[in-house]
Amino acid sequence: MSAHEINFDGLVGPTHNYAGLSHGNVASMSHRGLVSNPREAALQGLAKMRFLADLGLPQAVLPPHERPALWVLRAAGFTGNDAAVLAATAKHAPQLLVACSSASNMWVANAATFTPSRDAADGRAHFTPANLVAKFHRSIEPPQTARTLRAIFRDERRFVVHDPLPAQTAFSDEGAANHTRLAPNHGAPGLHLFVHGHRGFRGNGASARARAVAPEKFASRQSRAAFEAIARCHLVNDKCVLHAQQNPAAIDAGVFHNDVISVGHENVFLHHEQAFVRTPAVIAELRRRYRTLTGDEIVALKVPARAVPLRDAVKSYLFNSQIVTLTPGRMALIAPLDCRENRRVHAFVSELIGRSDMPLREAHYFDLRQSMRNGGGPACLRLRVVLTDEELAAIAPGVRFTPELHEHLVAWVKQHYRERLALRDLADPALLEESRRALDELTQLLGLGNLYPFQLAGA
Ligand code: SUG
Repeated sequence: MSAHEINFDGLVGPTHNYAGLSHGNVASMSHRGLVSNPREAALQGLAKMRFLADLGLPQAVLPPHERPALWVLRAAGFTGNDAAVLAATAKHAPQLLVACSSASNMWVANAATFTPSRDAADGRAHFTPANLVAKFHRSIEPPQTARTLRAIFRDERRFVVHDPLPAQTAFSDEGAANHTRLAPNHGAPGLHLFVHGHRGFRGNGASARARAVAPEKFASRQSRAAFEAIARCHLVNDKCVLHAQQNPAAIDAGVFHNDVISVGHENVFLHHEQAFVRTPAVIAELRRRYRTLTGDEIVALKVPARAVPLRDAVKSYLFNSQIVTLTPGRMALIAPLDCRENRRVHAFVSELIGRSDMPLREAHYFDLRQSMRNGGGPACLRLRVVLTDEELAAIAPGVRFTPELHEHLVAWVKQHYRERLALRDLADPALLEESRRALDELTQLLGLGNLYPFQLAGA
């Protein structure tokens, strides 16, 4: 069966800011209070999409969410018209306003977990929006994520968009950022590597060793119970599932998602030697399962700590690169500019792509600094969706990225987005109005109909 991997990139929303909301995410913590540039952030993301689309790779966009989330402020007891709600929240609960204004929904690797129809027993493609309960500002994303996915993947004969898992830490779920599907090609059956930081329920993956290890400084954001539930809901065969535990020392070093420490694509798995609890055993099991499932070998590329210490991995976001296939067997690394600026990481990448026996043959570096300062690299900004030709033809066509859409979106960003946003600006009612105007136009541009709370309120 032939299938394509389509990168759905999150479009950065007009309220992109630096609020230091993600404890455990080193970049977010260290850039708190900086003045952001939402226009530049959105244009940087669009430039990456354009580059990949120009390589001939299927690309699509996911629209940003409505922010500030006025409905959350109202649920917290603030009343009056929108301006009054904003003013009262800014005065009495400024942190709530900041959390409800985050553009964090741009990092769509956390939007959902996806299973291609090839791997699901009912032959449909499955999505589960992530509940993101680990961080308040992200826990308000799932309802909009579900609405957006349902608007794009409407055809229920081909697609299922499940409800998010119950919003509790036992089911703490951060989506595709902790999930890697490995397969000889996109149309072949895949092996699903699900990576968790905590078990969720006693007895999930219980071994004396697993019980003994937990991060000390920062909290784990993904539970094993969540991924077990998702694999069940998506009707994935047990033989195609492998669970692994994140190394707690890596979490404490700032590896809040697995996509900060490993990245896989087709038959390639690039990983840091300190990524998992007992990494050699995880890789051995991955090899074994992959061989059994596909009859083929995986190319597991281990990055030793002496070449790239954890600190450099987190700072440069090497593992948050995207790997894409240019022609069969020839792949490229889509990396943040920060990797080129890190001596060790750059040396490692240069050596890697110079090896003629390895599929990774090119590296392209992107300036995504606006997003990177919040801990979001190239891979955080995309959700990978593997679809057959028929499935691709069944999605809402307006979200497919074309040179024309790119031009429209650039003009749209330039018309609506500010170039400076400080935390105090989040209380400005004009920002709310500007954002709504922008999103209203965007839903028309993408042909998605009414999607947002402000559009649905009177419906
Ligand atoms: O959830 N940052 C995001 C970054 C998500 C990155 N995604 C992946 N690794 N897949 C997070 O920590 C920071 C927002 C702020 O501080 O204003 C933030 O939410």
